[in-house]
Parts: sequence; C-alpha cells; structure tokens
Amino acid sequence: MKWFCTQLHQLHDPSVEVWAGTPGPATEVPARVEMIAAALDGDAAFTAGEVREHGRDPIEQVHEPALIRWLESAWAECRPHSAYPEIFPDTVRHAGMMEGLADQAEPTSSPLARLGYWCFDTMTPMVEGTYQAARGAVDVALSATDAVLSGDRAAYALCRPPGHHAARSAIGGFCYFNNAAVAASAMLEASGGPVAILDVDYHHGNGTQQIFYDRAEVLYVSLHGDPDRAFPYYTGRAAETGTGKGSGATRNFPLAARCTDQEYLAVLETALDVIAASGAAGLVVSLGLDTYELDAICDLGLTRDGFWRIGRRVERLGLPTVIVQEGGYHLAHLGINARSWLRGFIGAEPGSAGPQRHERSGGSLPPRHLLPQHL
Ligand code: SP5
Ligand code: ZN
Repeated sequence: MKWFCTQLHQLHDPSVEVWAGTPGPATEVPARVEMIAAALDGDAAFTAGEVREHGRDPIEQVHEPALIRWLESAWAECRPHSAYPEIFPDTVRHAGMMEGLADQAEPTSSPLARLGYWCFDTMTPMVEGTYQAARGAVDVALSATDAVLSGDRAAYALCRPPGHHAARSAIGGFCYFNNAAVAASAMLEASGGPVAILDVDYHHGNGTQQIFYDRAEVLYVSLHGDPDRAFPYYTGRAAETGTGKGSGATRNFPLAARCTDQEYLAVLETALDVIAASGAAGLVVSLGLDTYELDAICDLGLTRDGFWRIGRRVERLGLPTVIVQEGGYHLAHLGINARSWLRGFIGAEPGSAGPQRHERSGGSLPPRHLLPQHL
C-alpha cells in the first residue's frame, strides 16, 4: 500500500492547549507523525508516494472561502495579541449572543473577534506555521485520493493536523481543514458515484457530519465515545441522521466507556452493513487510533489486535479506500497501532510489536516544553 506524508506538519508545533480553562502540554504534536512514519518506513508492505500540491479549489468544495482566507493570515494578525507562540480565542460568538439579531456577518473589526468567530474551542492553537501545515495535510489526503482514483485498491494519508472536527465554517478539536471531507468530495467529483465516510476516531467527527449533513451522495457513518461524556459534546447522537435530501445519510453509533474489541466489532458490523447497502462506489476512512485502551485522553478499550481485525473487516467491504489519519495520542504505541490497522487492511500478518510500555500515558518521548510560569 502507498502512504503519503509531508514534513510541512512540523510547522504546526504548539506547546500548550487549554482544557476547561487550564493550560497543559499540547496533545496533538509533530511526534505523532514521526512515530507512525517510523513504523511504516521499516515495513516493506508500505511504499512512500509523492505528495503533490492541489491548490485551494478542492478545499473550497467543503469550506467557506472566507474561512480559508482568514486562516491564511490569522496568525499574523493575531500575533500582537499574544506574548506566546500560540493564540486561542477568548470570546467565541455563542449562538445565543446573536439570537434574534439580523446581522450574522463575519466581523471585520478585530483579529480576536475573527478568531472567536471561526474557532469553537480552546484546544485548537494557532501558531505561525498552522496554515502551511494544514494545507500540507490536505495535499497529503488528496495525493492519496489520486492514487486510489488511479486504480490503487487503497492508500494511506498520514495527515497532520487532523481534520474531522473542522466544519464548513469552523475550526476546532485540533482541526483546521477537514482532510477527509476534501478527499471524499474529490472522490465524489471524480467517480460521480456515491461515497461513504467511515469515521472510527474516538471523537465524533462533527465537522464531517456538518459538511455533508444535507447531502444524499455522501454517507457519513461514525463510531465514537458517547457525546454524553465525550468531546465534542453537542453532536454524535444516534438520532442525528441527516436532513433534507441527506435524510438517512448520516448514522451515528455512540459507544460506552471501556468498550472492548469484541463489542466494537459487533457495532462495526452494523455500521458496515449500512455502507454496503448504500451503493457507495468509494470509501474514505477517518482513522483515529485514540480508541486505544491506553490512550490518555479517551476511554475506549481497543487493543493492537483489535485494530488489526478492524482493518481486516473494513477491507472486506471491497471498496476503493482512502485511509486518512485523524487522532491517536499514545505516542509510544501510535506507530505500531497504525501499522497493525493497515496490515489488517492489506491482509498481512500483524507483525512484531517491538518494545512496548503499558501504562496509560502519552508515551516515552522527551518531555514537552514547560508551561510559561505565569500560567
Ligand atoms: C482529532 C481529535 O482526536 N481531536 C480531539 C480533540 C479532543 N479535545 C480534548 C477534549 C477534552 C477532553 N477531556 C478529557 C479528560 C480526560 N481525562
Ligand atoms: Zn479523536
């Protein structure tokens, strides 16, 4: 299988994010890609493909053009407002603030107004290289899509930053451009046939759901931690099934904490039946590995062997498949978990794990930056 990656992701290198008002070390870091790349590099089953630039047009198919324009200069215009390498919104445009008011337009007055207009949380840092890295991730997804459209059975896009929380007009959840949605849109345009997205990240892909919620020709199916306890909290319930022409083309499967491989695979059967029955001509997988039993920020119970079985089962759908990397935060095991999923997909034996550590933690890489003292 070909896999795609660029070094541009390194330009997005935040050290801090803010959870419930408390600053802490960044979770979505460059080492994530390095761990996965190292695992695939040494495996003859995977061949590095060439990443080509695709420009802005494919992004405009799924994102508001004004969002793309803003992101391009957001760091530069926000820079005077932060003494640190990252900036976060301090005032988001809450829906209730605007209720009943006629003027819903994008603000032009202040950089912080624009940041709070486009970004919905405090966990999505903007740094100097964020835009370039996000553009690179889209090019990775589109290059993998090109490979599949040219006849490859499947391809893996090692995207970073991830994408599935980014909506048509909002960034959040570590996501800026929705790589999987751009890939699905490109696949739909090239094939003409219906396309399915299977989202197996721990978190509900609110952005992908929103982008295609009224579209019949893009089926969105997601398994995720129940939003009653898990980010992004407001979306991902089973009752959300699409609207208008898209009615029935969104399906959500919220999961209980500690869900095992066996329980997960049983729900996956139902989800894949929906995809098989849809007549989809192609598949995009939003592959999050934060469903792992040792992932520090999530609470499902999947194992490396479970990832292999899930990859194997998804392959049996028999569809041309673009696999797009989303989350996954156990750095020490991220590479072997990704490799296990992908080896399952291609029907290769799981392969050796190499040394493993078993605490539920972010991993064994060098310590992250200390927080600024006043924080
Ligand atoms: C792509 C992706 O995986 N984005 C995830 C964004 C999650 N943001 C963190 C949410 C805060 C969760 N707090 C959990 C406390 C665990 N002890
Ligand atoms: Zn996630």
